[in-house]
Amino acid sequence: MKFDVLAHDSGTKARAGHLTTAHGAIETPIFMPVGTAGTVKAVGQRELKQDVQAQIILGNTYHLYLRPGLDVLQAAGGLHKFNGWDRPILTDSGGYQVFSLSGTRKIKEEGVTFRSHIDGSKHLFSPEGVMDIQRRIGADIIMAFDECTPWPCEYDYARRSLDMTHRWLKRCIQRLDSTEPLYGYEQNLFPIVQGSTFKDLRKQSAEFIAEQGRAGNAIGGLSVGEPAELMYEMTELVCDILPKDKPRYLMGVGTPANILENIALGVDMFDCVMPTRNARNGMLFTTQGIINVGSKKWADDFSPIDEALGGHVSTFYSKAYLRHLIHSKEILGAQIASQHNLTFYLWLVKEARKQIVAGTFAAWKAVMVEKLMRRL
Ligand code: PRF
Repeated sequence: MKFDVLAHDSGTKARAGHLTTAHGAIETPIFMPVGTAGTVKAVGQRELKQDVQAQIILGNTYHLYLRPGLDVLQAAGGLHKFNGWDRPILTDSGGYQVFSLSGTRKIKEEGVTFRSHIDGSKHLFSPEGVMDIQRRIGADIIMAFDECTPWPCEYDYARRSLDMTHRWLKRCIQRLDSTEPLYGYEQNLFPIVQGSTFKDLRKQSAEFIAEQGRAGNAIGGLSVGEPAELMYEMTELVCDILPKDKPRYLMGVGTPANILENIALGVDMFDCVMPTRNARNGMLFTTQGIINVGSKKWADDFSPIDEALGGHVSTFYSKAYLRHLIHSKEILGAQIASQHNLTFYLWLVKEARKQIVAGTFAAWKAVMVEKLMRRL
């Protein structure tokens, strides 16, 4: 995997880069649509490529391990072959999903035991096991096994959790470096910085993660309920320590404003369920601001969803029609809204990249944050 920083913005710490993987290149900053169960909900692979112009998608170890299971994925020749997505894939390690989804779970040094949210069966995720699982899924970028602390969190808990996450990382590295990829292309491990919102812990973690010298690095444990200003403070502190010549991935972030603010602090990669999840509830991100398409206000607005954005669904379907579909819980409503929101998110990062290259990112961001977050 190769990462080149091609341009630095003059007014902020934003950068424009080029990341090369075995399944093709990614232009950064980038937003990665979330495809939890091997599918970006309600959006097909062809639309993701041609219309949304997604460059990389996410999968989740936790979900894919439980269903369809690793035997099926391996028999298919890995997730790319299974779902037909031939561009890069990143898989999250399951650490975060185990905490947020499974009912009973127990965290120990060995790993996390949990019950499946599907059938209640009992499982153990360990750092070694999660590396083996991600080998079998076959993602281009695989994430270390970590504990994402809740917020707020006691200092002592955050410190002990961080130490364990670091020990888990060493075990992940050991396992990954002593095993071979199963499908003939390289897989790169991204370690994850934790440390809640404690500056000294974040600094310690960022230094430890930087020392590991992996192909890219991630920032976890943010966007878990803390005020945005605190998130930005942590991102800036961590980005200033992480290597400049490696991509930085901020996990699970965020709103359009969060993304632009974090790009300004030096983040290169983002993922979030927001564009797809909120789409299914009728919340649309547009170039003019946020639309709650369920509102009566749009009942007879026959103008396109977002003329200025361009793209098929955003210019072909009207707000009134989409409102009707969402109200009626029609499947097409989820499809149109999800495709639109993802098209918007990919447009946003592409536009940000152009502004970075032109050296005009700071001024553009100030205008956009205000514009994109207003409620229409
Ligand atoms: N760790 C992992 N995945 C994540 C997070 C984390 O801290 C977050 C936090 N926003 C989202 N996804 N492994």
